Parts: sequence; C-alpha cells; structure tokens
Amino acid sequence: GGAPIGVTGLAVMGANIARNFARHGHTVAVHNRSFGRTQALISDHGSEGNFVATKTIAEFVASLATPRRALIMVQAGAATDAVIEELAAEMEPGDIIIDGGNALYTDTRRREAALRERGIHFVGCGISGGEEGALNGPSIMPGGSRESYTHVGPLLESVAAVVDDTPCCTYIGPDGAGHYVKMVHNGIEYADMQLIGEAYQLLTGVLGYTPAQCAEVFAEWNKGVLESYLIDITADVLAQVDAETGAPLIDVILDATGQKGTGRWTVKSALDLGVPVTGIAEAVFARAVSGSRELREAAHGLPGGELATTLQEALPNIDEATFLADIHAALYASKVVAYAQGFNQLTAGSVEYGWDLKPGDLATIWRGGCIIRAQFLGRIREAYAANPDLPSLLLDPYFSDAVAASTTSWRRVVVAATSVGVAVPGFSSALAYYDSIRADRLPAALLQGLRDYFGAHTYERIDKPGHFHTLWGGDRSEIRTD
Ligand code: NBP
Repeated sequence: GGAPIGVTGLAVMGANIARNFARHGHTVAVHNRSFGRTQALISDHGSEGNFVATKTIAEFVASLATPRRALIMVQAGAATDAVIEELAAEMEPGDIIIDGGNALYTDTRRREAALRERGIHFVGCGISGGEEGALNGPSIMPGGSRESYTHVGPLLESVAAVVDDTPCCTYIGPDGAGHYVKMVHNGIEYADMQLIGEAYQLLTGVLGYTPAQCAEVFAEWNKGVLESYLIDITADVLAQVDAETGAPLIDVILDATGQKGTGRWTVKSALDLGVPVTGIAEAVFARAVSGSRELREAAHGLPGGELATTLQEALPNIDEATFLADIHAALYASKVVAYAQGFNQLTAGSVEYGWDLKPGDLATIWRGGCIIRAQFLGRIREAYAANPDLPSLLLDPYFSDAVAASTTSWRRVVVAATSVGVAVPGFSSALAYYDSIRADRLPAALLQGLRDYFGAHTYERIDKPGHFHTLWGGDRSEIRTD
C-alpha cells in the first residue's frame, strides 16, 4: 500500500501539481509546513481524486509506497535544503526525492551528490508552465540517475502536457541537467519576451498604433510562423482595458520588469562557458535598465538627435504594410538567433558537465506545457532530427532560408528604430550576432594586435601555424614563440 507519489509544499505550484496527479488517478500524499494550506487543498479540491493529507514530514513519508517518491515544491534555496534534510532523515536507501522548484543547477549537483552518498536518489526536475501548466500539464525536465527515472518517469509523463501523442517529459541527464535545461528555457523565455516587447514598441513608437491595434497585429501574427503561447497572450494583455481608468491596461502598468533570477543565472553560466548568448543577456540587461528608476528619471529628456519622428521620414519609400511585415520578419529572425544561441548554450553545458543532452529531445518537450511552447519548437526538433550535431540552428536549411528571407526587413527595422530613437537591443544585437558569424573578417585581428602590443599575448597568423609576437618596443621584427 501507500501513495505512489507525495507532494510537499502546497503553494500555487505544489497544490496544482498535486491536483494534476490526483486527477490522473494517482493517490497523492500531500504535506505543507503550515497545515492550513493542506487543509485548504483538501476542502477546495479533495473531491478531484485520492489525497492523503498529512501533518508532519514523518507521517508524509510513512504514507508513501516504496520506493518512496516525494516531490518538493517549496521556495528554491534554503527552504529546499531544509525540506530535503527533513525528508532524507525519514527515508531509506532507494527512495527518491524530486525537487520541482526552480533550483540553481549547481545546488542540484551538490544535493544529488550528497544524497547519493546516502543511497537516496535525487531528481532535480525543471517544471515549466506556471500555475496553469502545473494543473493541466506542464513541460517536465527531470534530471538525476537513469535508475531513478524508471521509478518516476511514468508518473511524471502521465501528468505532463501532450503534443502529437508525445508527453512533454523525458529523461534529461545526470545530476543538475534537468534544472540546467529549465534555467536555459527560462533564459530563452526572457529573450523571446524582450523581442516581443521591442516589436510592440515599434508598432506604437514608429507606426503610432494603439494598444488595441497592436493586439490585433499580434493576434494575426499568431496565425503564422510566430504562433506561440507568448504571442497569444501578448494579444490578450494588449487588448485588456483597465477597469479603474478605462485606459488600455498596458498604459497604466509600471514599465519596470521584475526578475527572479533564472535569466541572470543563464547568462552567468554562458559567461563561464564562453557561449555568446547575446539575446538572453540583452534581455536580462533590458530588464535591469527598465528597473533603474532613479537613473531613468535623471536621464529622462536627454537630447536624442533623432533623424526622424515618423516612418515616412525614417524610410520614405516604405509604406505601413511593408514596415509591419518588416517588424514581423525582424521579430522572427531575432527569435531564431535567440533560440540558436540558447541551444548552443545547452550543448556547451552538456559538454562541460558530461550530460549528453539531446537538443532535439528538449525541443520536443518544449512544444507543449511550458511558457515558450510553440509550433516553432517543432521546427527545431526537425532540425536536430535531420542533424543531431548541428553547430547552430542558423545553419539548418529551414532556418537559414527563413533568416535569409528576413535580412533586408531586419535591417530596415533597426534603421528605422535607430532613426526615431526607439531602443531595440534585442533586434539589433541579434542582427550583430548574425553579421558577426557570417563575416569574412572580424576586428578581432586588430584586438589581437593590441593585446600583443601591450601584453605580449601573441597572435596566430592566417598563413602559417604557430604563435607569434612582434617586438613592438624593439626593432619590430616578429618572433615565433612556440
Ligand atoms: P513559493 O516559491 O512561493 O514557496 C512557498 C512554499 O514554500 C510554501 O509551501 C511554503 O510553506 C514553503 N516553504 C518556505 Br517559503 N520555506 C519553507 C521551509 N523552510 N520549510 C518548508 N516549507 C517552506 O511557491 P510556488 O510559487 O508554488 O513555487 C514553488 C516552486 O516552484 C519554487 O521553487 C518556484 O521557483 C517553482 N516554480 C514556480 C513557478 C510559478 O509559476 N510560480 C513556475 C515554475 C516553478 P508555508 O505554506 O508553510 O509558508
């Protein structure tokens, strides 16, 4: 006997995932530090399935079938450590602790190693989809030992979102792999949202559209290659009217974006790995700029020297319909760049930590349940199916054609934005990345010369092997240093 799964931590995410298990016919033991939340779950939703309410961790663990499977859904950080310790103290070797919170992957690596010593499996499990996803089917990214997946995989797959009969849940890789993948997912989400924000800003700032008109544009775009949850809800948010003022809600929301850390973590890891994830970095920094209230107040009204105030002035030969299509193309191309970079980071992380991540599998389980769910992920899945070792999504035929078809529009958008003074850090840095990787020569050669000049850092030559140094302070002859 006993419940096949238990959930501890019954705030919004935990309560919803517990209900999801119950609705799928699994008996679910539930526990929360303060019993009130447990009681509320049972009284509000107890009829949805078989819940076993428990008051203490000891009672909770005792109510589980062996090997015991306990899913932690508490605040990431110290709270998670505390709960792990309480659970492990009551558990036996072979039991499984699953952390479904947004843990930092290095914490997950540490916790997995410590619990492995005690014979307990630790499954660091990324869960995406917010509260709605947790209830109706999230995208689930479980890491840990392969053996642990045989015990938790079927249960997790049974509550995940489903796309084309495939659950949006698969074994990701050892120790911190699941949380790493969830982290990069969130980083990509940051980049995607930033790009959508820039498109909106251009619609209002260059084309002069009202939020309601913008909502119609996004709803239309959601019927094409951009079709995605984020574009869909963008239309919904932009159409919302504030009950209090009667103004579009978007116009009364303070323009300072919050962040809880996963985007920042993604960029920190990318910096350590040396992977250029400019799209995610720009998005994290754009949030930081938006939140710099004092700086923005002090700088407000500084002269901009704009070259134009209207589309007509910025691009005299481009009409409104063309520019609208340009914004769409720029958004799409920039999105391809952001995803290409994110997938490159996943590959680099996989090499660094020996995870053997399968990019195509990740695209597959992100097609549904999670915040970045989209048709687009199906295309990424196909790209990696055709070539699992693809060096960049930008080199896949489908995506390279799509981006090539967008380049002129993309440049016009950056030109117009620059002319009228609308900041588009995502669009412009994505274009800079694309132009950099496709360039004949980069100014890196000059930088190497400078580094050799002031620091004798040496340089390589295009015409022969070896490392060289010019005797800048002497007779300026070149010596080979190796
Ligand atoms: P919160 O992150 O707000 O955490 C609240 C829960 O943590 C409550 O059950 C609380 O118990 C418990 N808790 C805390 Br705080 N400190 C504790 C401690 N020392 N010992 C035991 N329990 C403790 O809940 P959430 O928003 O439902 O998110 C849960 C996890 O899922 C987080 O890690 C979050 O990052 C992640 N996540 C959230 C979303 C989302 O959309 N919200 C999406 C994906 C992942 P109490 O009731 O007794 O105070």
